[in-house]
Amino acid sequence: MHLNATLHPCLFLASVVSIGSIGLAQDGQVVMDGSFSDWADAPVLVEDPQDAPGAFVDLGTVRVIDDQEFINLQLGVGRQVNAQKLDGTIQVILNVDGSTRSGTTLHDLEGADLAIELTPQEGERAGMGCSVITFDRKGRPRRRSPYDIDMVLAPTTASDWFEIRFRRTNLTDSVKTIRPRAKMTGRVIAVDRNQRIVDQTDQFTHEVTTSGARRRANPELNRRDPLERSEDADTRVVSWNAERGAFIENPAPFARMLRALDPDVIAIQELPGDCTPQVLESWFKKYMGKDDWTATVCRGNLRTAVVSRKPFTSIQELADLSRPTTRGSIPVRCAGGLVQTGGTPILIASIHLKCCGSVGSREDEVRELETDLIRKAVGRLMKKHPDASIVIAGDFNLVGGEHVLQQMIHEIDTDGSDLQVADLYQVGGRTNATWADRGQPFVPGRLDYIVFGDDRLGLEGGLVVDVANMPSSLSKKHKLDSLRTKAPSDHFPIVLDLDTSRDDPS
Ligand SMILES: [Ca+2]
Ligand SMILES: [Ca+2]
Ligand SMILES: [Ca+2]
Ligand SMILES: [Ca+2]
Repeated sequence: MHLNATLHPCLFLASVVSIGSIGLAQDGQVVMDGSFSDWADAPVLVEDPQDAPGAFVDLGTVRVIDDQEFINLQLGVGRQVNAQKLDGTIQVILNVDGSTRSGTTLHDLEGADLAIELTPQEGERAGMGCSVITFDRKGRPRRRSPYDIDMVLAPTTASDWFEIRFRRTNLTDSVKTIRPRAKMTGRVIAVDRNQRIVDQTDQFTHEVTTSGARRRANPELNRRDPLERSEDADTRVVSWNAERGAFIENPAPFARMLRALDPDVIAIQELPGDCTPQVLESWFKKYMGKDDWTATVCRGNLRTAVVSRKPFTSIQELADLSRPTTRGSIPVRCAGGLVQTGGTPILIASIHLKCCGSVGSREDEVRELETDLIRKAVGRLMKKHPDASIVIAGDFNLVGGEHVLQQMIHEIDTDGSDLQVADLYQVGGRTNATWADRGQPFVPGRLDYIVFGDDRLGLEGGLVVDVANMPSSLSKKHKLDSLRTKAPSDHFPIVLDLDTSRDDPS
């Protein structure tokens, strides 16, 4: 699909939303979402052959698109891998300004100013994440956080294609900005854990076409406030992983955000082990005022919860789910119940799947097992509530295979079809990352999801709320400015607006 400037960045039309791409960003802008239709018109800069059998990747096609803010790069790697958990390292080496007077010579590429390492194999965090090395005017290296250059990579799940972006300004002391007509050159190298080169592309050249002007305000943002509830939505669902108990320990910024978002139903993850429904109900009474809130919480040390201001009945069966292990059974982090919306009731589950690992890892197997238990429980419960629909929200921790998501949604909608995965983007539509933490070796990524039954529920809108990346006029308007520099959690809240009383149920 072509990027469509007429759609609001955060407005979704139910008929066109699907897994995959949707036009959200301004025309011609690449979106970091792991969907690659935005690359369709970009020329191939280099096409490395299939020549690395047995290696951890087999480098293929490279494309580059520049825009006013970012340099975007697409890379084919020939295997289904997680880019931040490789059995080796992919090095993207760029002479970003095309000048050999700045930078150093790396793998025969003269004037290299920047090396991006996917899964560096050195240092205390060897074997995971991303790292960036810049080379100054004199060619001296400096290892930096990928957050210093606003780097984003997608998808977070395993893939044979990736898209990567970085900011085009203030890269090094000599590269303050990448100018139009600069002839950027680069190479991509794959080295195994023994530092042996197992594949490499030829040198490629990309002539920069756009000017590195200051970020233009997206005109769509003036037309409609992306935080405001969509007109036809009667139920707003928010899901938020509230970093290891912070929701209770440091309530003020969470309350500030929730007041701005004004949700009806909240799925929370990572509540402390002593959190009860009563604790949450008083929390919401104190900070969210006026309404009566009802909560349900699961067991364990890191609890998930659902809190609702619409009539809500907790369903114990969801909180009782556990998976067998050799050391006894372990609770599945899942809590939920039935929300009376006024229209179609919603069976909602707030879930938190096993973290970490990569595709095919033990952690991925645990995620599969948890998903199987949750999906089957939801299926059983829907037999008891045949008038309802389904929302499953939370931290899916999809740092392995995307198949876990497909497994969760598989054929459990009320018409026997799959649930729909809500494609939620940050304001401006440039990324769908729901997590960022510059103290971690990983670049921002998509860990949080909301899936729902689109047979009966109409999708009216939604977004990922990363305050630091929204226009300051917007954060000011919603009294969220204090969250710009210090987010209360490493996850961003994700928002879904639903119409539960559609006139035209399909
Ligand atoms: Ca994309
Ligand atoms: Ca190759
Ligand atoms: Ca250079
Ligand atoms: Ca469906």
